[in-house]
Amino acid sequence: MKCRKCGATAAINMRHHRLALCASHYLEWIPEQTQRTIEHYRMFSLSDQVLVAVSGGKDSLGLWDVLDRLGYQTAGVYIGLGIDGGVRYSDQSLARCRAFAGARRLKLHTVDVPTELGASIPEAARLTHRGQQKPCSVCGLTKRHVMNRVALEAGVDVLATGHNLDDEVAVLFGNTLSWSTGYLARQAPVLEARPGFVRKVKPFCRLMERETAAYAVLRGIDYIYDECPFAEGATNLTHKDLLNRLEADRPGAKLSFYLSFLRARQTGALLLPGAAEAESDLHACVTCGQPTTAPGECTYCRTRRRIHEKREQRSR
Ligand code: Q46
Ligand code: ZN
Ligand code: ZN
Repeated sequence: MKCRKCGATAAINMRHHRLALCASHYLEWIPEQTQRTIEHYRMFSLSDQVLVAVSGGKDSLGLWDVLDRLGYQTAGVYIGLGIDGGVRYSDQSLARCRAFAGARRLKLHTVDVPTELGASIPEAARLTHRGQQKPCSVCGLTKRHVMNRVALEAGVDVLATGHNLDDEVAVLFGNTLSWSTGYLARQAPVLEARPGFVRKVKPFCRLMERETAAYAVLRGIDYIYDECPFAEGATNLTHKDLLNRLEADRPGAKLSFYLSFLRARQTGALLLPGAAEAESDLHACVTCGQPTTAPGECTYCRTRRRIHEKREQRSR
Protein backbone atom coordinates (compact mmCIF):
# COMPACT_ATOMS: atom_id res chain seq x y z
CA MET A 1 0.00 0.00 0.00
CA LYS A 2 1.36 3.41 -1.03
CA CYS A 3 0.83 6.87 0.47
CA ARG A 4 -1.69 8.78 -1.62
CA LYS A 5 0.28 12.00 -1.27
CA CYS A 6 3.87 10.94 -1.97
CA GLY A 7 3.86 7.30 -3.06
CA ALA A 8 6.07 6.16 -0.17
CA THR A 9 5.14 3.04 1.80
CA ALA A 10 1.94 3.72 3.70
CA ALA A 11 1.97 3.54 7.51
CA ILE A 12 -1.81 3.42 7.81
CA ASN A 13 -4.76 2.61 5.59
CA MET A 14 -8.12 4.14 6.51
CA ARG A 15 -10.69 2.13 4.61
CA HIS A 16 -13.62 4.37 5.50
CA HIS A 17 -11.80 7.36 3.98
CA ARG A 18 -10.26 5.26 1.17
CA LEU A 19 -7.00 6.86 2.21
CA ALA A 20 -3.54 5.40 2.86
CA LEU A 21 -0.77 7.66 4.16
CA CYS A 22 2.92 7.41 5.01
CA ALA A 23 4.04 8.32 8.54
CA SER A 24 4.99 11.92 7.79
CA HIS A 25 1.81 12.68 5.84
CA TYR A 26 -0.26 10.99 8.51
CA LEU A 27 1.33 13.22 11.16
CA GLU A 28 0.14 16.21 9.14
CA TRP A 29 -3.28 14.77 8.35
CA ILE A 30 -4.34 14.28 12.00
CA PRO A 31 -3.85 17.95 13.00
CA GLU A 32 -5.62 19.03 9.78
CA GLN A 33 -8.60 16.81 10.55
CA THR A 34 -8.68 17.99 14.16
CA GLN A 35 -8.60 21.61 13.03
CA ARG A 36 -11.51 20.92 10.68
CA THR A 37 -13.52 19.42 13.53
CA ILE A 38 -12.69 22.38 15.80
CA GLU A 39 -13.87 24.82 13.12
CA HIS A 40 -16.88 22.80 12.01
CA TYR A 41 -18.35 22.67 15.52
CA ARG A 42 -16.97 26.11 16.47
CA MET A 43 -15.18 24.62 19.47
CA PHE A 44 -12.66 27.37 20.27
CA SER A 45 -10.24 29.82 18.68
CA LEU A 46 -6.58 30.73 19.06
CA SER A 47 -7.43 33.39 21.63
CA ASP A 48 -9.17 30.90 23.95
CA GLN A 49 -7.57 29.19 26.94
CA VAL A 50 -8.06 25.45 26.53
CA LEU A 51 -7.77 23.03 29.43
CA VAL A 52 -7.08 19.47 28.23
CA ALA A 53 -8.16 16.65 30.53
CA VAL A 54 -5.33 14.11 30.40
CA SER A 55 -5.21 10.55 31.67
CA GLY A 56 -1.76 9.58 30.34
CA GLY A 57 -3.36 7.55 27.53
CA LYS A 58 -2.98 7.88 23.76
CA ASP A 59 -6.14 9.89 23.15
CA SER A 60 -5.69 12.64 25.71
CA LEU A 61 -1.94 13.07 25.28
CA GLY A 62 -2.35 12.84 21.50
CA LEU A 63 -4.99 15.55 21.65
CA TRP A 64 -2.84 17.80 23.83
CA ASP A 65 0.05 17.32 21.39
CA VAL A 66 -2.12 18.18 18.37
CA LEU A 67 -3.63 21.29 19.99
CA ASP A 68 -0.17 22.47 21.01
CA ARG A 69 1.13 21.90 17.46
CA LEU A 70 -1.82 23.83 16.06
CA GLY A 71 -0.81 26.82 18.19
CA TYR A 72 -3.66 26.77 20.74
CA GLN A 73 -3.10 28.04 24.28
CA THR A 74 -3.33 24.92 26.38
CA ALA A 75 -2.80 23.61 29.89
CA GLY A 76 -3.54 20.10 31.14
CA VAL A 77 -5.44 18.70 34.09
CA TYR A 78 -4.66 15.28 35.49
CA ILE A 79 -6.85 13.61 38.10
CA GLY A 80 -5.07 10.98 40.21
CA LEU A 81 -7.66 8.35 41.08
CA GLY A 82 -5.47 6.27 43.40
CA ILE A 83 -5.86 3.14 41.26
CA ASP A 84 -3.13 0.52 41.41
CA GLY A 85 -4.58 -2.60 39.78
CA GLY A 86 -1.20 -4.37 39.99
CA VAL A 87 0.24 -2.06 37.32
CA ARG A 88 0.53 1.10 39.45
CA TYR A 89 -1.96 2.56 37.00
CA SER A 90 -2.34 6.02 38.58
CA ASP A 91 1.37 6.49 39.35
CA GLN A 92 2.36 5.44 35.85
CA SER A 93 -0.20 7.64 34.15
CA LEU A 94 0.76 10.69 36.22
CA ALA A 95 4.42 10.12 35.34
CA ARG A 96 3.53 10.10 31.60
CA CYS A 97 1.53 13.33 31.90
CA ARG A 98 4.28 15.08 33.87
CA ALA A 99 6.95 14.03 31.38
CA PHE A 100 4.79 15.16 28.45
CA ALA A 101 4.04 18.58 29.97
CA GLY A 102 7.61 19.07 31.17
CA ALA A 103 9.13 18.37 27.76
CA ARG A 104 6.86 20.98 26.14
CA ARG A 105 6.91 23.46 29.03
CA LEU A 106 3.13 23.26 29.34
CA LYS A 107 1.28 23.76 32.58
CA LEU A 108 -0.24 20.67 34.19
CA HIS A 109 -2.79 20.97 37.00
CA THR A 110 -2.90 17.84 39.13
CA VAL A 111 -5.57 16.76 41.58
CA ASP A 112 -5.13 13.86 43.97
CA VAL A 113 -8.50 12.24 44.61
CA PRO A 114 -7.47 10.29 47.75
CA THR A 115 -6.51 13.62 49.34
CA GLU A 116 -9.59 15.50 48.14
CA LEU A 117 -12.22 12.85 48.61
CA GLY A 118 -10.69 11.11 51.63
CA ALA A 119 -10.37 7.80 49.75
CA SER A 120 -9.01 6.39 46.52
CA ILE A 121 -11.64 5.60 43.89
CA PRO A 122 -11.74 1.83 44.66
CA GLU A 123 -11.94 2.57 48.40
CA ALA A 124 -14.64 5.18 47.85
CA ALA A 125 -16.71 2.64 45.91
CA ARG A 126 -16.34 0.12 48.73
CA LEU A 127 -17.12 2.58 51.51
CA THR A 128 -20.19 4.02 49.84
CA HIS A 129 -21.40 0.79 48.20
CA ARG A 130 -21.67 2.67 44.93
CA GLY A 131 -20.94 0.06 42.29
CA GLN A 132 -20.80 -3.41 43.77
CA GLN A 133 -18.01 -4.72 41.57
CA LYS A 134 -16.82 -1.67 39.72
CA PRO A 135 -15.91 1.78 40.98
CA CYS A 136 -16.78 3.41 37.64
CA SER A 137 -19.87 5.25 38.83
CA VAL A 138 -18.10 6.98 41.73
CA CYS A 139 -15.10 7.53 39.43
CA GLY A 140 -17.20 9.16 36.72
CA LEU A 141 -18.98 11.54 39.05
CA THR A 142 -15.70 12.46 40.76
CA LYS A 143 -13.93 13.17 37.46
CA ARG A 144 -16.80 15.31 36.18
CA HIS A 145 -16.96 17.29 39.40
CA VAL A 146 -13.21 17.84 39.75
CA MET A 147 -12.63 18.69 36.09
CA ASN A 148 -15.39 21.25 36.13
CA ARG A 149 -14.07 22.79 39.32
CA VAL A 150 -10.46 23.02 38.10
CA ALA A 151 -11.63 24.54 34.80
CA LEU A 152 -13.73 27.17 36.58
CA GLU A 153 -10.97 27.98 39.07
CA ALA A 154 -8.36 28.24 36.31
CA GLY A 155 -10.73 30.57 34.43
CA VAL A 156 -10.30 28.73 31.11
CA ASP A 157 -12.70 29.17 28.20
CA VAL A 158 -13.14 25.52 27.43
CA LEU A 159 -12.38 22.00 28.68
CA ALA A 160 -11.27 19.53 25.99
CA THR A 161 -11.40 15.77 26.41
CA GLY A 162 -9.81 13.08 24.26
CA HIS A 163 -13.00 11.12 23.47
CA ASN A 164 -12.62 9.50 20.06
CA LEU A 165 -15.20 8.26 17.57
CA ASP A 166 -15.22 4.74 19.03
CA ASP A 167 -15.98 6.15 22.50
CA GLU A 168 -18.75 8.35 21.17
CA VAL A 169 -20.32 5.66 19.03
CA ALA A 170 -20.21 3.09 21.86
CA VAL A 171 -21.98 5.53 24.20
CA LEU A 172 -24.48 6.48 21.50
CA PHE A 173 -25.18 2.82 20.77
CA GLY A 174 -25.66 2.04 24.49
CA ASN A 175 -27.97 5.00 25.00
CA THR A 176 -29.93 4.07 21.90
CA LEU A 177 -30.37 0.47 23.07
CA SER A 178 -31.93 1.77 26.28
CA TRP A 179 -33.47 4.86 24.65
CA SER A 180 -31.98 7.05 27.37
CA THR A 181 -33.30 10.26 25.87
CA GLY A 182 -31.79 12.48 28.57
CA TYR A 183 -28.28 11.17 27.84
CA LEU A 184 -28.89 11.24 24.09
CA ALA A 185 -29.91 14.87 24.34
CA ARG A 186 -26.63 15.75 26.01
CA GLN A 187 -24.26 13.74 23.82
CA ALA A 188 -22.54 16.25 21.56
CA PRO A 189 -19.11 17.36 20.34
CA VAL A 190 -19.74 20.65 22.18
CA LEU A 191 -21.58 21.13 25.45
CA GLU A 192 -22.19 24.82 25.86
CA ALA A 193 -21.29 26.57 29.10
CA ARG A 194 -24.16 27.02 31.54
CA PRO A 195 -24.05 28.81 34.86
CA GLY A 196 -21.60 26.81 36.97
CA PHE A 197 -20.58 24.52 34.10
CA VAL A 198 -17.59 25.06 31.86
CA ARG A 199 -17.93 24.64 28.09
CA LYS A 200 -16.83 21.13 27.04
CA VAL A 201 -15.54 19.95 23.67
CA LYS A 202 -14.32 16.74 22.04
CA PRO A 203 -11.98 17.62 19.15
CA PHE A 204 -11.13 13.93 18.39
CA CYS A 205 -14.79 12.89 18.08
CA ARG A 206 -14.45 12.10 14.36
CA LEU A 207 -11.21 10.10 14.69
CA MET A 208 -11.18 6.38 15.27
CA GLU A 209 -9.30 4.84 18.15
CA ARG A 210 -6.83 3.13 15.80
CA GLU A 211 -6.16 6.52 14.23
CA THR A 212 -5.42 8.25 17.54
CA ALA A 213 -3.28 5.26 18.59
CA ALA A 214 -1.33 5.38 15.32
CA TYR A 215 -0.80 9.12 15.79
CA ALA A 216 0.57 8.69 19.34
CA VAL A 217 2.89 5.88 18.24
CA LEU A 218 4.19 7.63 15.10
CA ARG A 219 4.65 10.87 17.04
CA GLY A 220 6.70 9.00 19.66
CA ILE A 221 4.42 10.03 22.52
CA ASP A 222 5.19 8.03 25.64
CA TYR A 223 1.69 7.06 26.79
CA ILE A 224 0.39 4.41 29.16
CA TYR A 225 -0.64 1.30 27.20
CA ASP A 226 -2.47 -0.28 30.10
CA GLU A 227 -6.15 0.52 30.30
CA CYS A 228 -7.57 1.27 33.71
CA PRO A 229 -7.85 -2.20 35.32
CA PHE A 230 -11.58 -1.60 35.88
CA ALA A 231 -12.26 -0.97 32.21
CA GLU A 232 -12.15 -4.68 31.46
CA GLY A 233 -15.53 -6.27 30.91
CA ALA A 234 -17.30 -2.91 30.79
CA THR A 235 -20.51 -2.86 28.77
CA ASN A 236 -18.93 -0.14 26.72
CA LEU A 237 -16.23 -2.57 25.57
CA THR A 238 -18.85 -5.13 24.53
CA HIS A 239 -20.50 -2.43 22.45
CA LYS A 240 -17.14 -1.41 20.98
CA ASP A 241 -16.51 -5.00 20.00
CA LEU A 242 -19.87 -5.29 18.26
CA LEU A 243 -19.34 -2.00 16.46
CA ASN A 244 -15.86 -3.07 15.34
CA ARG A 245 -17.40 -6.11 13.67
CA LEU A 246 -19.92 -3.90 11.95
CA GLU A 247 -17.17 -1.53 10.81
CA ALA A 248 -15.06 -4.40 9.46
CA ASP A 249 -18.01 -5.48 7.36
CA ARG A 250 -19.10 -1.98 6.36
CA PRO A 251 -16.25 0.55 6.54
CA GLY A 252 -17.63 3.93 7.54
CA ALA A 253 -20.56 2.53 9.52
CA LYS A 254 -19.40 4.09 12.81
CA LEU A 255 -18.77 7.54 11.43
CA SER A 256 -22.06 7.52 9.56
CA PHE A 257 -24.02 6.34 12.65
CA TYR A 258 -22.51 9.17 14.71
CA LEU A 259 -22.79 11.94 12.14
CA SER A 260 -26.33 10.94 11.13
CA PHE A 261 -27.35 11.13 14.79
CA LEU A 262 -25.86 14.61 15.16
CA ARG A 263 -27.54 15.75 11.94
CA ALA A 264 -30.93 14.31 12.86
CA ARG A 265 -30.85 16.12 16.17
CA GLN A 266 -29.64 19.37 14.68
CA THR A 267 -32.30 19.44 11.98
CA GLY A 268 -35.02 18.59 14.46
CA ALA A 269 -35.72 15.23 12.79
CA LEU A 270 -34.95 13.69 16.16
CA LEU A 271 -36.67 15.47 18.99
CA LEU A 272 -35.17 14.66 22.34
CA PRO A 273 -36.92 15.86 25.44
CA GLY A 274 -35.32 15.30 28.82
CA ALA A 275 -32.33 17.62 28.75
CA ALA A 276 -34.38 20.76 29.16
CA GLU A 277 -36.40 19.18 31.93
CA ALA A 278 -33.30 18.09 33.85
CA GLU A 279 -31.87 21.57 33.32
CA SER A 280 -34.76 23.28 35.05
CA ASP A 281 -34.13 21.20 38.19
CA LEU A 282 -30.59 22.52 38.59
CA HIS A 283 -29.63 24.48 41.67
CA ALA A 284 -26.36 25.24 43.47
CA CYS A 285 -25.00 22.56 45.84
CA VAL A 286 -25.20 23.89 49.38
CA THR A 287 -21.64 22.75 50.10
CA CYS A 288 -19.55 23.41 46.97
CA GLY A 289 -21.82 25.62 44.87
CA GLN A 290 -21.63 23.49 41.71
CA PRO A 291 -24.95 23.00 39.93
CA THR A 292 -26.77 19.79 40.78
CA THR A 293 -30.17 18.19 40.42
CA ALA A 294 -29.77 16.32 43.73
CA PRO A 295 -31.65 17.95 46.59
CA GLY A 296 -29.37 20.02 48.85
CA GLU A 297 -25.89 18.66 48.30
CA CYS A 298 -24.40 17.43 45.02
CA THR A 299 -23.57 13.75 44.68
CA TYR A 300 -19.84 14.43 44.95
CA CYS A 301 -20.17 16.30 48.26
CA ARG A 302 -22.58 13.68 49.59
CA THR A 303 -20.13 10.90 48.65
CA ARG A 304 -17.30 12.81 50.31
CA ARG A 305 -19.33 13.31 53.47
CA ARG A 306 -20.25 9.63 53.64
CA ILE A 307 -16.62 8.61 53.27
CA HIS A 308 -15.58 10.88 56.13
CA GLU A 309 -18.43 9.59 58.30
CA LYS A 310 -17.42 5.97 57.62
CA ARG A 311 -13.81 6.75 58.44
CA GLU A 312 -14.83 8.36 61.72
CA GLN A 313 -17.07 5.42 62.65
CA ARG A 314 -14.19 3.05 62.01
CA SER A 315 -11.67 5.03 64.01
CA ARG A 316 -13.97 5.08 67.04
S1 Q46 B 1 -14.45 5.07 35.08
FE1 Q46 B 1 -13.94 2.98 35.62
FE2 Q46 B 1 -12.70 4.55 33.83
FE3 Q46 B 1 -12.64 5.25 36.37
S2 Q46 B 1 -12.55 3.27 37.33
FE4 Q46 B 1 -11.25 3.14 35.53
S3 Q46 B 1 -12.60 2.33 33.99
S4 Q46 B 1 -10.93 5.28 34.97
S5 Q46 B 1 -12.90 5.73 31.99
ZN1 ZN C 1 3.43 10.44 2.08
ZN1 ZN D 1 -21.21 19.90 46.06
